[in-house]
Amino acid sequence: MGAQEVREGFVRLYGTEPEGVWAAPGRVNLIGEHTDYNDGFVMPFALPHIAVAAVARRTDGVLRLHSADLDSGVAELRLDELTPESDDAWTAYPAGVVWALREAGHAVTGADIHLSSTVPSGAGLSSSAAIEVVVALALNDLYDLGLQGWQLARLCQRAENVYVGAPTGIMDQTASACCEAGHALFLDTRDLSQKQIPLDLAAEGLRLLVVDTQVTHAHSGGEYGRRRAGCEKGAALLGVDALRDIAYDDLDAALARLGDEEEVRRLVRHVVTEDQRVEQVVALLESGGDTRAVGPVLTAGHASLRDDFRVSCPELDLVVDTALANGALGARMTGGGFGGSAIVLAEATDVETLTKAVEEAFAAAGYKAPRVFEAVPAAGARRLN
Ligand code: GAF
Repeated sequence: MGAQEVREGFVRLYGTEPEGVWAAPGRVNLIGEHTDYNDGFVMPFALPHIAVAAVARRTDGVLRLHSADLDSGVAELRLDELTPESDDAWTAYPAGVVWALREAGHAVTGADIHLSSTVPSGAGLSSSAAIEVVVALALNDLYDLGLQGWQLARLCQRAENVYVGAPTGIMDQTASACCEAGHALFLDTRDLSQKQIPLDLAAEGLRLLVVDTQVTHAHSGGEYGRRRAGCEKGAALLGVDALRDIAYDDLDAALARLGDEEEVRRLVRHVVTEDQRVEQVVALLESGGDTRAVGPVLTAGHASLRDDFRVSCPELDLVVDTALANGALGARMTGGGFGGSAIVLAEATDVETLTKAVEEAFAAAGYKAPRVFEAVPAAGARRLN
């Protein structure tokens, strides 16, 4: 839905013009999975799919929320009654952002918000981060808070961790807030230092496909939290602040020190090798060499997520295996896992065959048809009008 349509929807709902319309994108992560809550490295880029919000301020301590995508009416909340983990509907994401802004001392006195999003939900493409970031950016502008992208991302993460109650890292919100068109974002999640890495796959005759398995996932479910707790246990056993502090060259020695903690050992091995893979991909892309060399690194990342971190699922594995068997240069699940999407790096000339092969494999396995689309790095959060 375009900015004008969302603006008109706002007028129909609330009877006045909004003060502006903002957008924030979903993301895919090229490499660096389950590293962000270990202070590690990630490399997402923004999708053209966006959450759009038309917003106007209020002065009476009321927050009104509406989504054009859902068959529900306007939710009306009082700011002084916003309570963490009190809401299990979609409204928890925008309300959580308002709660986090106020908790941080920002004088937000109310808002009317009308939202619409083209980011597929439950597909591992950060639909919730897009909603959080678009609301944060709109309120930042309207209330003249002067916060930068990374600061908005931190507040949105707090909204998600504390208000929604999902123990996620900082990658998705930072990707949505800070990505730039034509670039992947190399992000150090320890200090949020960033580097924009140019990524023009088409110039090299390449494509990056996103394959949404249509198996929905939920981060507040226990598996994500269990992985996170296991990583924290690993860091504690190894005497470091976070697994990011284990150097790749010291990995074998660190694993040996974990005694009979087999599960923790697998988690540690994934995180340390995944950080190394991010650095490898950055080096490959910055060297100006052939981007095809990134393919095997992506595939190695998938094997590690499947076998060591154990967050893949049969549908994601089928995408990866089928893509590789049909000429893909590399493929991996992207995002938190347990469903959601995979990415496939391929020659432009192989896209049709590959897509057909994946669709046929899904049909043969009796799975719901996947959604396949090409991803080109798009712009981060911005004001539309
Ligand atoms: C989800 C989380 F929200 C991110 O913070 C990140 O941990 C990702 O899973 C896995 O890399 O998208």
